[in-house]
Amino acid sequence: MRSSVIGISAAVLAALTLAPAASAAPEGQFTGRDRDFTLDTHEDLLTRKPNGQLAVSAAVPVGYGASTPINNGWNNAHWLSAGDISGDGHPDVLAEVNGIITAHKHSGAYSPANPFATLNGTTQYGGWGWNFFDQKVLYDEDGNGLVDVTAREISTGKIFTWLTGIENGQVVVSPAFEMGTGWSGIDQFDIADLNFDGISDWVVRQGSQLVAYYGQPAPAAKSASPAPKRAVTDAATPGAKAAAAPEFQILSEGWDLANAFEIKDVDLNGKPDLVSRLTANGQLVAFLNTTTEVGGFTWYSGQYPLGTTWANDSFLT
Ligand SMILES: [Ca+2]
Ligand SMILES: [Ca+2]
Ligand SMILES: [Ca+2]
Ligand SMILES: [Ca+2]
Repeated sequence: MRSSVIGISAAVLAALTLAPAASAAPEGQFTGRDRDFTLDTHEDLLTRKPNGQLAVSAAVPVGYGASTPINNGWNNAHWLSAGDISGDGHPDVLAEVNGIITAHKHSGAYSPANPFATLNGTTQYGGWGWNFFDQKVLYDEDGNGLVDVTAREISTGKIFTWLTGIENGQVVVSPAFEMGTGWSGIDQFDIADLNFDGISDWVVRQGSQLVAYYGQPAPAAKSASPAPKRAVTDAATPGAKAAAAPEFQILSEGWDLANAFEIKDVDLNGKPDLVSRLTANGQLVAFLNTTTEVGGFTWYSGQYPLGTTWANDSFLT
């Protein structure tokens, strides 16, 4: 499927757009996380600038506006992302430094005149040792409204999920649930329920392909205790434990030309879109979800350019 076109063109880094002639209407909305820092109900783009500033780019139709710094001194973070872990419905910023994750809480207010007041207060998330894991993603795996951490153990290639809860006003983190094996070969990872069946889907880069592994339902819970809704997924035999959604789908070829990947609702229509950044020119591009088969496959447009504002940023989220 690789195009012979040289250079950056829609034909090279291209989502596959073989949408079926007819499909079911989507019945869900983009759920599982919320990165609306500006409190207008639209999820924004959070990045780290080259000078170490944390910056918010507010969602605009279609794309993201200028970077507004909201905090200084994030140079030493080995990872950062955002989601609500405190239960107030506003996105907190989680950052890992030397194996410790600290949550920087959203204050509950946002003012363009005083953006440095957006974050207010910190709390440690879980224990130590987060440096033994990479490909960390925030997504609400049990549907309790708080984002959970899913990450790959570097030494084994296994993927684990830790559920976030609140007890007596304190953030608590569950023991790890093993969610998958054989994932050493991926180098980009994000999670969303692409096909609106209530089960999280993993989207990974494997070589030059972007591939969706549609989540299968977990076996009936053995107890009333909270657990992820998603069954364990073996990279070699995806979906072998159940046969609800499709096992996997190659979403795009040519993804080796991208140096960043995120799932975001870029056009604010409630459907998750694919976002990447072209290594060659720093252009952020979106592949807009055009068709969702509920519980089935998903289909995307060609490249939609979003600009070079974030060409040198890290941890786009
Ligand atoms: Ca917003
Ligand atoms: Ca959760
Ligand atoms: Ca799904
Ligand atoms: Ca969308």
